[in-house]
Amino acid sequence: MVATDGRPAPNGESPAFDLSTYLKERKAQVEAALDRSLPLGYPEKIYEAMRYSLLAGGKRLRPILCLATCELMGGTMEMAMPTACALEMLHTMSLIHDDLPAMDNDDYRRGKLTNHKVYGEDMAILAGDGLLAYAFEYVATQTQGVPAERVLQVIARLGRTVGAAGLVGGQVVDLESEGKSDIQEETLHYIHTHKTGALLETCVVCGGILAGATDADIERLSRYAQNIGLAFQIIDDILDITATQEELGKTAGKDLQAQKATYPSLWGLEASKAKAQELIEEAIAQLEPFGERSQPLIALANFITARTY
Ligand code: GRG
Repeated sequence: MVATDGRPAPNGESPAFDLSTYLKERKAQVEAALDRSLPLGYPEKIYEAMRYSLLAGGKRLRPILCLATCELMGGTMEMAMPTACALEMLHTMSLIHDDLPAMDNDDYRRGKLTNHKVYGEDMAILAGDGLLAYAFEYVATQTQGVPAERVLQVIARLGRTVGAAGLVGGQVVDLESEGKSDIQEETLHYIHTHKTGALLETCVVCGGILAGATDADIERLSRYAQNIGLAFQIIDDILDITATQEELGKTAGKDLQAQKATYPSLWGLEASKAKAQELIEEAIAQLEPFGERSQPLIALANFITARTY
């Protein structure tokens, strides 16, 4: 665990957790593992397209959440790294497909041209498909030091999360809701918990599964993750209005343009910010029994509302 300095704070409490150093270190470890995970092969074009988006940067929040949870529950970073990489592969493939002209039609992502703008729509679809399949292969073949039944649980959970019960389902309802002015809060909740929340929850839960956490601990971790997942999406909706294209690395103001229902459009900006803060507090409350060791997950929850990109 990284602290601002090694000494105890003057008030006797443990020193503040230095999230920016922690994120920097973890991000570098994840980037290196991702780079190693997918070497170039034949046909080169498809491997290049897959690597282009996988190694394009981003916050790497999903793998970091998985690693942090595994460590919190007594596991090691090595046990969780293949799953952490697979989670980023799945997230990246969902971004590639989301950016396609048939879906959100975006030209920029993570500050770079989108995959289809560089490689063409045909290759972008296949790059997404390639990453989707490889994520499962990678967890199954590369996970070490974890009992096989836990790995099987992780693979099942990943499949459920990205399929029609998760990301795909959320995307379908999102596409069907576009341009409709009468979207109810219930529908918006469905979209966000499936499109965004499901994968964030799975990152945390898989970290717990790999470490052998008890069912009761997994329950707590799930509640933590559901709360940060919804808060993450509320902040995403707010940033779409308040941040610039340079800050976001993608086109800003897309939701208004596409006449999408969002939390700020339903509740207003201030109430949305307050709701996100409330959810983060609720998430942090779930970690109470884990004490001092949950500092990385607490800091990651706070990062979600404080982020500007
Ligand atoms: C998963 C099989 C399968 C198909 C894809 C297109 C689709 C189905 C789902 C859309 C999922 C999607 C793009 C949800 C949005 C999630 C979201 C808020 C992304 C932004 O996450 P950040 O801010 O991005 O963490 P970085 O770039 O930092 O990783």
